[in-house]
Amino acid sequence: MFRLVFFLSGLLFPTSHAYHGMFSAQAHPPPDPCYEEMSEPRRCIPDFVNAAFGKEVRASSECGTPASRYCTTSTSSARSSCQICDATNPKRAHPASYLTDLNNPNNLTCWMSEPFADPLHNVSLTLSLGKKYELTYVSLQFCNAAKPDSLALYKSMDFGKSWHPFQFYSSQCRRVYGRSTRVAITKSNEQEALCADSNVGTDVGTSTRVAFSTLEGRPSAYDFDNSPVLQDWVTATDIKVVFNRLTAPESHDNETNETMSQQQAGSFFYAVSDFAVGGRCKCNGHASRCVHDREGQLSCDCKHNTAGRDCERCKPFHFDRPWGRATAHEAHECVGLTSSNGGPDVHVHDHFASWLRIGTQSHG
Ligand SMILES: [Ca+2]
Repeated sequence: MFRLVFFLSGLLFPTSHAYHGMFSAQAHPPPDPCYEEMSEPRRCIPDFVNAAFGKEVRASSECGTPASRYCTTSTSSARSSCQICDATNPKRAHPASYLTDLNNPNNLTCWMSEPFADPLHNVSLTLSLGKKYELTYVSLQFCNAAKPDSLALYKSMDFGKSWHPFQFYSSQCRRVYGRSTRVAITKSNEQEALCADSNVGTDVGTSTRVAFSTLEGRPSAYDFDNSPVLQDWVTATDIKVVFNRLTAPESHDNETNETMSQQQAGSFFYAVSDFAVGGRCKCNGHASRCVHDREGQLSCDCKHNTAGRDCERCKPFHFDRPWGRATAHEAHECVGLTSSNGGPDVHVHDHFASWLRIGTQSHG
């Protein structure tokens, strides 16, 4: 529960800049969240963000080259209206960059796939986060077109070399993905991807969002600090969405009408207005922010004598005890060879050394 509240508070207060701003006018630097006032190390984590925002998404299909016609059916009037997608006309283009732009509910911008003739059609969206993140949710908001009947979410932890199933949605999980909707998650299979009925829990015609919560229903979520399995489960460098089927084959009357009108228009297509990925830059409790390093790569601003892009190891000459992820109760600071006899002085020394480093970075 603590962890979930923690995530929520991150959602409600996504920027700590305002908080830091309160201190910026003072003579002293802002307090480092990675240390107590008396320089004792403590766990620190980067802000909760939409890690997809502004990032490039690679779409396997994009309408407008050449220009194509697409039609949407309004659920209220049952009338279809047709428009043109044209990549060369900014007012009529629907590029993949519209997936991760500012999501303004009053002015939705939509990515759209090329039109296709059969509702069975695979289209994928691939998002590279550029670094390991720990994700709380993946969400997709669809445009006025129908929400796809079958879609799969995959994640990579090695920058796209290998992919692992994250979640499936379908009205026919068994037939489309070979998975049951009745799998129970216990402590023995917490990294198993589930398949959920794509029609359950949504008001047909009104809900246009699919949101996958990475920890929901997984028992160790309430003891996340002590669950390497779940820490691994929520970790991703890349997210891939694969749309496999637009509409279910055996439809009810309403859907048949909709399908018919789409067929009359001669096209099916996928359309998404917002691809969001909620989470935190992964620093294993040893950094409160991620920054671009000298090579331009996003990396943790590691404290507690740790190093690496995710603060996943001890920095040189600080191997006196094994590296550990920081928890709410224990920061697991890496310590140097001299510190076993050195006591608190070493902590103070390291603390000041890290402050000096910040000073140099901000001026350099
Ligand atoms: Ca958009």
